[in-house]
Amino acid sequence: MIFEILTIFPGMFSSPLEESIVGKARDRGLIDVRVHNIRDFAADRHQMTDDRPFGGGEGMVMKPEPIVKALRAIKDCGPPARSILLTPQGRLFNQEIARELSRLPRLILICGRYEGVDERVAEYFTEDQISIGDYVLTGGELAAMVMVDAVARLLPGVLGNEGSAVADSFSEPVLEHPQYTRPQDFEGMGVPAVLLCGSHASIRRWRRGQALLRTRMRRPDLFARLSPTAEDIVLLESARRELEERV
Ligand code: 6GU
Repeated sequence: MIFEILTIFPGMFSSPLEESIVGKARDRGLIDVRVHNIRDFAADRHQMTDDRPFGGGEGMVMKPEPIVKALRAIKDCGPPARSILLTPQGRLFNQEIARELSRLPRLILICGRYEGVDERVAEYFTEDQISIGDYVLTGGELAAMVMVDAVARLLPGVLGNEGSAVADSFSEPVLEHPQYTRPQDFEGMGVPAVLLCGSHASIRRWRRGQALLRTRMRRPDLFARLSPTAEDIVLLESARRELEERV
């Protein structure tokens, strides 16, 4: 899968997309991330990419010409691409959108600065607009990195263990159960005895109860979307009782 990123800050993308799983996926040719500097497509002598807003007001607006010139140059070389503007005005990014995008051969991610991009770019030159959450960033660059990470890990071969992207939080809208590793005693704090008992069935049931309880306590919005089985209700109740006994 190919990610084309249009930005006025190409340097921001170097280390975050060169390390770890995304970096390895690039090295192995599973994904290709191409970062393009919008400034290179600015025609005037000063390579201006923004200008004052018509109608007045604070801040600067990104000019349409350099972005559209970059889009035209990129669109023509490679497989079909969806052009996405990253903006707080976009639809809210989530796991379902990540899955949808992971089925496409190529994405063009346009990083706007927070004051905005000329509306004609959004209206006539992009197919989609995405926000990564209800808070304001200084630009779309971090949002683009979040999207590349979330989409890349869904592609075949990117995670070593194929099952894990499927089993994650939000495939079913349930939070993950707590995890523990060695040492068994860390500064006087132990680990739940059930995890040491060796019974896979007991461990599975305990984890499911913990996952459900966590979801109900921390994310009632997700919990409301669940349809718990009869067993789920039993496991949830015993997780709740276990917590009650601890306090
Ligand atoms: Cl995509 N851009 C900016 N500037 N702020 C955001 C965002 C995007 N998503 C959430 N906040």
